[in-house]
Amino acid sequence: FEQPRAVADTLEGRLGEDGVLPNIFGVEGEDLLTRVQGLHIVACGTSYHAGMVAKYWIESLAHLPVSVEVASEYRYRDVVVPDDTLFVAISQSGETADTLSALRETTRRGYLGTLGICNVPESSLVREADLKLMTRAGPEIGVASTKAFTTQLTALALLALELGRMHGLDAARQRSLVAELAHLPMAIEDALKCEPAIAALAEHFVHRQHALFLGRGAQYPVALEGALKLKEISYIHAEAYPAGELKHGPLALVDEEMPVIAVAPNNAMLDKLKSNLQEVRARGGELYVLAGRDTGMEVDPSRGEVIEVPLGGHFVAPVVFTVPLQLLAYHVAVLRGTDVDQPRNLAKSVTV
Ligand code: F1P
Repeated sequence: FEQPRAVADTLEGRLGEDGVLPNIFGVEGEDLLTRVQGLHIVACGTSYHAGMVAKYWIESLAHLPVSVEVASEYRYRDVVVPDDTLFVAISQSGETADTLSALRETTRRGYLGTLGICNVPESSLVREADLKLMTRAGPEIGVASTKAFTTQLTALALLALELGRMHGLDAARQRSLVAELAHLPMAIEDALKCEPAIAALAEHFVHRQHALFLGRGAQYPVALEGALKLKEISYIHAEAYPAGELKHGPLALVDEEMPVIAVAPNNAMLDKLKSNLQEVRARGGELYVLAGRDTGMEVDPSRGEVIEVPLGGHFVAPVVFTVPLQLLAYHVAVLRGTDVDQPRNLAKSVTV
């Protein structure tokens, strides 16, 4: 519920007047980002999911190639670094050992420069990265990232727009996306109004052992994040797949015991998604759809439900759709009596 404020703080002073972006990285940063020809994004856990969303944004707005990798695997690759590649590390704490060790590796790998996206100004990541973009989420008490994630997405949306501005995004489109982003705190506020519906939905998950999350495009990492939240705080085994992958394996898991949660904004992928969900229905799976407006999604009320989530625009939809998934994990955890703030076996920051 702090997210509208945290996101507004993260946007503060960074959207400029009349949809014209100010230069948020200073003269040196502007020079570096203008030369960027590609990005490698590295992070862990929830921060990694934020990086995955950013890949869709940056590729579509700035037409730059982006690769995203979990920091714990980075050291095992002989990474090929094309000329003028920017290394981006995302970390709420700025102290995650794997993320820092990847950052430190960059000195011998020939990157154009490094950018740290972080919530803690005095952290190692902020000290060591060439460029920094702070998330301004404020202290996050719970172990499971919530406002850290949505503020990371906010910062990454700003980065995507900045890169777009420097790499050919037309001014009218930029202006409309800036307006959408400026409205994001309100859109999150609206999404939080789904809470009663989500709290009721949580009842269906209390006695479950498993759950399957589906999304397409930039909503796939959102589905991953929804599954991670459910795992972390309610200890229900949850998996997320790109909806089109369903028939390549996970469909075998679908029966009346396996609830499926689909993230379905009303976009170009809707028809494809609908046919994926039809496959779930045909196998007797329970289907819960978080849907944008006017999707025409229909679910047999005895086997699931459609919950309408106000989209807030296609660009920011991944941020907005995250909120009901966080609420779902929270309400399921509360009903199951687990410790929402301090889940077993987990630490807020993994520094070794
Ligand atoms: C990464 C992270 C968190 C997660 C947990 C363990 O932390 O995976 O996303 O919620 O607390 O660490 P960070 O690098 O973003 O600080």
